[in-house]
Amino acid sequence: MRHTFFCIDGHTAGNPVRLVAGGTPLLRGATMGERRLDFLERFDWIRTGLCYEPRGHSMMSGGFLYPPSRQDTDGGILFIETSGCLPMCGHGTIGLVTFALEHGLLVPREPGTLKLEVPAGLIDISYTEEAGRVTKVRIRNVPSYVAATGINIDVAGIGPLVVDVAYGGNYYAIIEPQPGYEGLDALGAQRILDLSPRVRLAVQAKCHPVHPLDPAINGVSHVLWADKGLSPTQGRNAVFYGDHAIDRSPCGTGTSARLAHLHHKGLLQPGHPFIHESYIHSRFIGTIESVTSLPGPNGTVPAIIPLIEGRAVSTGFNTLWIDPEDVFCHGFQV
Ligand code: PYC
Repeated sequence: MRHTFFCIDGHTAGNPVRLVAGGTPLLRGATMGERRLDFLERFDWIRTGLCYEPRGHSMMSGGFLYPPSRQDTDGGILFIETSGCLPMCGHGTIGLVTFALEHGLLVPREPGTLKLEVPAGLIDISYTEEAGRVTKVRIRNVPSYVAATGINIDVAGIGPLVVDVAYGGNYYAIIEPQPGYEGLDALGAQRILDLSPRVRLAVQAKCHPVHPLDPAINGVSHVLWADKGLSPTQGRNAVFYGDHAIDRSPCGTGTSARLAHLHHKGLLQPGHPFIHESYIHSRFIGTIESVTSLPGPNGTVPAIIPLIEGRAVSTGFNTLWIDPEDVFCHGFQV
């Protein structure tokens, strides 16, 4: 029997988003965190079928919408991408919310705002619309914080590096320009793709962050290469995720982690918009809304509340099926 999925495809700042609007599996669990674990256990074949080749590719990501599990939210999101089901995805949220609003799949209780549950916690959305198109989405993301600084690694092909780790919905190894790494254009896309898995492994060997409020969120999954030429109002990055992907968008959770990192270094204060550019020069605007704290091993750790603003565009409807008679029905990666 074929399993059919009705999808709305598009992109946020260049990175793909596939909203799976039909064929959504019913999940067990009282929270999106519990539903995520149930999905991974029973339905991961849907993710690999829709994200891996031949129906997807290394950058493919998207998600499903779920009814609210609590009365104070408008709905829940389950993210899918090639590496798994992320606790939070910023470019994914901007795309999924845009396509869902434009097609009447999410009906806000208050026009212009939404409260959504994602596996990493609760997020607030505000958006603007013109002539039936969503023109801007702003996410008030989960508290973001610096988990570790000054991790020394030595990676074949680039040598010694000093790396910090910050959380913005996923944990990021952040590499700033330093001897051996002179910025994104000097490194180039192919070396970013070759080096990042090794950097991630080296950081993972020395640092295993665990979220203070949810131990199911743990471990460094992404690598953020910060470009040279940082100013108090602007920066550029390349975010590596999965096994072969450079985010085409500036990465919403990566930008959140970077805002926490810049604040930790005394380089960015609340209320100052920071334009974050991606590898392909598309943009999000990140702002530290306020400063907060999270429980830590010795009391509390400082954290920030990030605001991330961007735009998504749909590119078409896509009806896909997963047919058990197809030898590649669950997809493959090379
Ligand atoms: O925008 O948060 C994001 C994201 C995570 C992985 C790719 N994009």
